Amino acid sequence: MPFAAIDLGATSGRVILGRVGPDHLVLDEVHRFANTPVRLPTGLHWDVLALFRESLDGLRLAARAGDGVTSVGIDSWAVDYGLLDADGALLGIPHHYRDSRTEHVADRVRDDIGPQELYGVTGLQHLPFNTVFQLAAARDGAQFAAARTLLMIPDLLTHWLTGAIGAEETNASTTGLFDARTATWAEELLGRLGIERGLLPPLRRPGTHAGTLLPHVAAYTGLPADTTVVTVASHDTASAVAAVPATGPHFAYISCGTWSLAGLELDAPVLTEASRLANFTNERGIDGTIRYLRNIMGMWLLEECRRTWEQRGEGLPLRELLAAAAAAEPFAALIDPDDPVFLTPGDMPARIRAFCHRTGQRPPETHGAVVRCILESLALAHRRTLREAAELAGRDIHRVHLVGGGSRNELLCRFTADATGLPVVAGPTEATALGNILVQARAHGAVGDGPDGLAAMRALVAATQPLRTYEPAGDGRAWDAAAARLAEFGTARRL
Ligand code: LFR
Repeated sequence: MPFAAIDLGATSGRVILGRVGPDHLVLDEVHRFANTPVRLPTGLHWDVLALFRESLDGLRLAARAGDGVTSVGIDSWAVDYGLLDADGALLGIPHHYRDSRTEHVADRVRDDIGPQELYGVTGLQHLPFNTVFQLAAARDGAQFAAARTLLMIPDLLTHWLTGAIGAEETNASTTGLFDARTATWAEELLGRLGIERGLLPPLRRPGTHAGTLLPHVAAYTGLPADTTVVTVASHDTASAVAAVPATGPHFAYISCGTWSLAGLELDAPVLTEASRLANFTNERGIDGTIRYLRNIMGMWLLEECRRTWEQRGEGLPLRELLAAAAAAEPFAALIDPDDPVFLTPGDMPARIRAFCHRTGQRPPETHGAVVRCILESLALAHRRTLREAAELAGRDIHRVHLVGGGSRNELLCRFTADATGLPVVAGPTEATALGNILVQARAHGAVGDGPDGLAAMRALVAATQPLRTYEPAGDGRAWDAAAARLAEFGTARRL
């Protein structure tokens, strides 16, 4: 059966057609488009209309691809939202989570609700851009006063496709307004945060039907008017974790793209004070699972370096950069990827050099040395995060699944295996789109319809997608020494 996934990432969006059968799972990217944020006097925004229009164009191409489209599912990054007024019109242009307006807002929220209490209910890691902080920044504005409905980005696009209103659970769990213990909106907190209960729509679970296409959408795309939009795990990371080709409980995952999301899949949230201090999150996965993980700055560091170099006319193809990194001196300079100085857009090589100066290291000068510094530092952050997760959750890890675009980066996979001392299974690259499609397929009975549907979905991924295992090799002691060095930098405040 064919399914269409609209998968929106921080830098690009795609519409992917996935064909699913008992023993096959084939993806076909029918449309890819840039996701270019726009800076306005009001800050950094997502061009949501362009994203919607490109999504429609992608669906049109999917409709023409030959064998029809059984349903459509949408996933994107988390935390960001649009506000609708009483007439259902979008108020303003959704902000980008990297906009700096939330910089000092967390302190204000802290006055209303202490961080211990907030974590005890929501189990959410502290990120300056969590929806709860964005709303605190918006609270005194005219748009917020007129707002009647808040829709997360995939829910907003679902609304524009179908007219339906709802809040998908995995993405809702990233807002800081969601109770990790009960999987409901955190009603008690809302009042104290000055947020009307009615602003948040009813929750929807992944695998349910959100609605059917509006007539004008069906006409534009050429899809039949009864085509359904299925609620998938609309948080991209939740979709990626659903498609991790793991068996048994002793695995860790790293969903590696713009961010590295590294952690474990658990049955219940860990809401202890130690977990809060280590800043682990308890976001929802499919089937009531908990994604116990931490955000690591990820390939963003490299993407921003490349953008800076390209602007200066010094850009090189990725292949050449990685070859130069492989040849560069090991452990010459290290950064803490989780230092908040790296969060906002801008001159990344300069910020890396400044970090090195500050920590008494010789800053990397060549492109190859900078990329080596980034990849080794990311591997060390992967190691630190997975070891802490294992300890806090009391779970042994036997292997690491590294999925997403980063799984194509051989050097990063090898460094991660060496740094963690664990086998790293790399792939699938398209984990997010696969997770999106598999949840739709399951809703239609095309895969894993039984009680252990998640295991069946993962088995299908393992059987059909190219995977590569990196066994730990190299000098383990050198990685231990590098990890100790990194620990000494003592970044005052991590993300
Ligand atoms: C990854 C991701 C992360 C989330 C970040 C911001 O694409 O969804 O899980 O923390 O983007 O929304």
